Amino acid sequence: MAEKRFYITTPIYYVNGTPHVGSAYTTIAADVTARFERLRGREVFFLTGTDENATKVYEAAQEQGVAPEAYLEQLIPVWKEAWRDLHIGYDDFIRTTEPRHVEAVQEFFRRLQESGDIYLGQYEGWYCVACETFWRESDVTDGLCPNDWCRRPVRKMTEETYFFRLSKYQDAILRWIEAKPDRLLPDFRRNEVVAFIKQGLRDQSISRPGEEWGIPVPGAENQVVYVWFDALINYLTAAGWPNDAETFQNTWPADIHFMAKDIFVRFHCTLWPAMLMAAGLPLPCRLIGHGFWTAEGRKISKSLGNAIAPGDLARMLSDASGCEPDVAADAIRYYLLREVPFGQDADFSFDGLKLRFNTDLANDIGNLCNRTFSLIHRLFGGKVPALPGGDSPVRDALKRAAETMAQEMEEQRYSNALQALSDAIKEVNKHLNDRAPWNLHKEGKTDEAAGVIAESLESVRAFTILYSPFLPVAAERIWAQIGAAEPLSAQTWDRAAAWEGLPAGAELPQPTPVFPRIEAPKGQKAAGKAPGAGKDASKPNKKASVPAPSEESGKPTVSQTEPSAESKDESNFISIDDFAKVQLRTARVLAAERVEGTTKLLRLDVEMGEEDRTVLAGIAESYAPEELVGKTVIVVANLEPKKMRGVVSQGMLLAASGPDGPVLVAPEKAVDSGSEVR
Ligand code: ME8
Repeated sequence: MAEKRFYITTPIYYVNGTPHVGSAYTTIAADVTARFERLRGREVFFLTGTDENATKVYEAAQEQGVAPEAYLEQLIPVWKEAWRDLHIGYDDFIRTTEPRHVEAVQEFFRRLQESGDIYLGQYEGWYCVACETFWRESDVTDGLCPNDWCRRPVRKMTEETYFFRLSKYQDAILRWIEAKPDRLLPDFRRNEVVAFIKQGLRDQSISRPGEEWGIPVPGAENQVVYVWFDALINYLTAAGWPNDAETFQNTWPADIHFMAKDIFVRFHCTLWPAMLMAAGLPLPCRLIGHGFWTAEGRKISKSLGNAIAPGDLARMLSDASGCEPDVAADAIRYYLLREVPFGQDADFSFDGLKLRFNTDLANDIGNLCNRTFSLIHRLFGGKVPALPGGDSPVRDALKRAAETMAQEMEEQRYSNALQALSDAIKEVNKHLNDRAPWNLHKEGKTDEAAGVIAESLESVRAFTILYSPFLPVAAERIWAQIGAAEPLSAQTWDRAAAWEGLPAGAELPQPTPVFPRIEAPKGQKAAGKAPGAGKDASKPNKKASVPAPSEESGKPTVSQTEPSAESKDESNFISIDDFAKVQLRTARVLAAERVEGTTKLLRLDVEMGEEDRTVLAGIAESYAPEELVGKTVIVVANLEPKKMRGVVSQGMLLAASGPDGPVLVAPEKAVDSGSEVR
């Protein structure tokens, strides 16, 4: 029998609008995982699709004055096109109006009816069409849907409907969760599931009488199957259930069901396992419920009218940077998965996207490519230098990065996985700076120079493979420039850190930057860090004089001015105008480390709106560097830069004098970094 396929699913989306950043997020995460697993040699079955039998789909069609079928025919191509433009490589796209699914749902219903898990009863309670959710009398206190992201009016229902004996499975579901906790991720969301189930499960109404749209209940043609009972079964339908036993054997159970928190607790972690138990089918291996993308604090959603189309974003990013639209789409994939830990909410901002583009893509991988390719052209006539064997810090960095990345990817910690790659790139850039092959070459040490550059090129080969699940098109563009004999599609995960080198002597094409840096319009700050590499490259470009990017530009120089002597006022008071001169702004700590040779000083790399800065603070005795990362602090932003211990500090942190040392001052609620403090 064939080996079981690695089965990955996204939710099937309601077709009552077009795709947006939120639906794209889940689909991209699933696609990245599918590509990662394929790279590791697994056969993957990646399913996405659309949930079409919902009342809200029917009502959206009515609003447009068209039949639901016609409405769907207009919209389905829009969904498929959006996924194509985001480089989503699904294996199957299921639509719940397809006959294969209608048959599966009716068969499932029949089987549970036969086993006694479905019975006819009287439903009295509320229904929210937006969430397609039944609420009990006591859940609704003000006529509005209790989901905090919804709060739309609910409808009163008194109907004779079919019920599923959900209550019967309460203990079995809890046991299933407890037996292997990492089935439900992230942890804090698993706790919500357990708390929800422990409140007590009631049998679930699973049909709606008198509805014109939906899958008819077998043997009761005046009723349609409740859309959630229908929708969840899509995961079985696409795996071949009930007719194709061989495919089903090789596919089911799902390895990962992806979704956001809205449909995690009640539907996927409660109703779904109970349905599968009732049908005697194996349960999914993992369910993961990520956070919401919000716009100005509100969940991005089709019906709230705050949806941002990924295609529009890609066009805007491509216009701003000059990169290819397909590379811009990759950058969106990257941004969404890099910006926040997978379980948490985040506010979407185009500025944030541009910042990531500059800091991570243009500065990290982009700059490493540019430096390496141009060195090969300038010093070695464009011919690939031979890779030396033996130990190398670059080789170690690649090995570590691949290992860390694999561990993080196994638990869907995409942001950490990408962080591991950025860290390794910084190490490689630093190695390049330290060894300065341009100087070695000048001194006539040509072989040594060639070896250093070959290591750098080898790292580009490895990074391209490692990034490829996130940046499939950009990786192809880089791959085309490294002189590889085989296509990127023939690579496997293991080969990334294999230190196998590229064919020596191969001629490289003229380099084409894949991630051109976004330059700010004159008079404004550019997004992200200065071009360059290594830690020092993260100096701001505000007043700093940054050398033009070149392969030697690992360390931009910062113009330095010693602070002028403070002019002391005679009185203890300052005027409001004096105070107004002090610019205070919030900043987010990106990285923190001790300054060597001091006991008090920490070096913090902070993000202040569109600008990154380095700030030294005398707080090392009160704070460990790790606890500061991610914190929001307040910075005196217009203090003259000051050089201490070889580092230029570009601001000062505000801290209160606590009994045991300084206590950092922070805003009382979350605010954007770079916000003014007055
Ligand atoms: O719930 N942030 O469909 P749906 C993050 N048909 N993710 C978001 C998001 C946001 N702002 N908005 C949507 C349904 N999503 C059912 C699913 S499955 C058997 C049936 C993503 O169109 C996220 O994955 O409302 C969320 O769970 C899903 O879209 C909801 O999509």
